[in-house]
Amino acid sequence: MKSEPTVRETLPEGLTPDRLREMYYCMVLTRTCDDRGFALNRQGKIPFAATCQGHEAIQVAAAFALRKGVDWLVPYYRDTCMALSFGVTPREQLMCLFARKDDIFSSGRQFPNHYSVPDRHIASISSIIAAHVTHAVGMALAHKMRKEDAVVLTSFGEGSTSEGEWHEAMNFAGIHKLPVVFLCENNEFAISVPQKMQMAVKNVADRAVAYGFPGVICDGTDPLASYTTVREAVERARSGGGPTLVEAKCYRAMSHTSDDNQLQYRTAEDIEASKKRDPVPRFEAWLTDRGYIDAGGILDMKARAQQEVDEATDWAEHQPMPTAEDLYTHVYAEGPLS
Ligand SMILES: Cc1ncc(C[n+]2csc(CCOP(=O)(O)OP(=O)(O)O)c2C)c(N)n1
Repeated sequence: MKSEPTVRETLPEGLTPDRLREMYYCMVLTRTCDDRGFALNRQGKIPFAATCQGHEAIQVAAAFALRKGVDWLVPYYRDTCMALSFGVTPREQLMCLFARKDDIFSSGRQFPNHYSVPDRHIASISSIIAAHVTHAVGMALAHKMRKEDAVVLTSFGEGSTSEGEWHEAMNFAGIHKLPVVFLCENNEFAISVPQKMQMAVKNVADRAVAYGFPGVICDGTDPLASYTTVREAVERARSGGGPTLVEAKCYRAMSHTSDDNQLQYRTAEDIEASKKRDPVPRFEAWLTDRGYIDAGGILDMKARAQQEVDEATDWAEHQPMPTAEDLYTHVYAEGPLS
């Protein structure tokens, strides 16, 4: 694996050749986990899987634009790559998919991908779409009141921006100039509902003007463009400039979840066409062209990701299931009332 680029260029602040390769590895690891989730579901081994294929670039970029251990993530259920890039391990990911007793997010009781990892600054998320956006704004208010240097980044799909709670959160954050970044991962569909049936504006970013802060658009399938855009928003929030709404244009390569069949509302041609924007080979080509990685390095990373995910799958599958006694774990401080 080469470390010196053949094409000299200035990397965005905060990125180095090593970090670029780390970002690429997170994307490959996520793709491997994602494929494994759907395979396990089809084998009848796990009840449910949600994909992030098509979203990897913006997700890895967002995680890398934050300061680990200082800033907080309030993600949504499609953010596997963001979570893995922010410190969630493949074992933890597989434990939640298998819904095992020692799943750290919810002891196996939540939907998969409902991350809750306080020690890595990932806040618990809600299944009620956009509800977590108000939580993120509350966290940002707390940081501001305590005069802390931390930024909160919260993410959601474009469909979630039709929810009243989303608008309330945006409004409050704008009034109080809170250190929060709103990240919309616009994949053009909310399950089966296309964007044009969710809003009469062309871009989600256009909505920010109503709340008094900037709305910016980036190509969410390009890790570098996404990183630059999110980082600017993060620095703006950190320096007291208030919120930014970032709209990352990406796509959803697969069905909404393992319970959905997108062929009922999209044509096969449309789905195939969107896959031409696949962020993983795109970033691979970008890195290779500039000499940040070579073919051997790519093969090594793919083999390492496969081994990590295989090991995590075998391990998680053999962990104990929750029992009846676990029903109240994390529900009451001291167990159920008798
Ligand atoms: C308040 C509420 N309404 C409906 C649902 C059911 N639901 C779950 S995901 C989803 C689609 C959300 O779409 P979007 O915000 O665009 O995110 P995407 O899944 O496309 O990434 C819906 C309607 C829900 N969870 N909460």
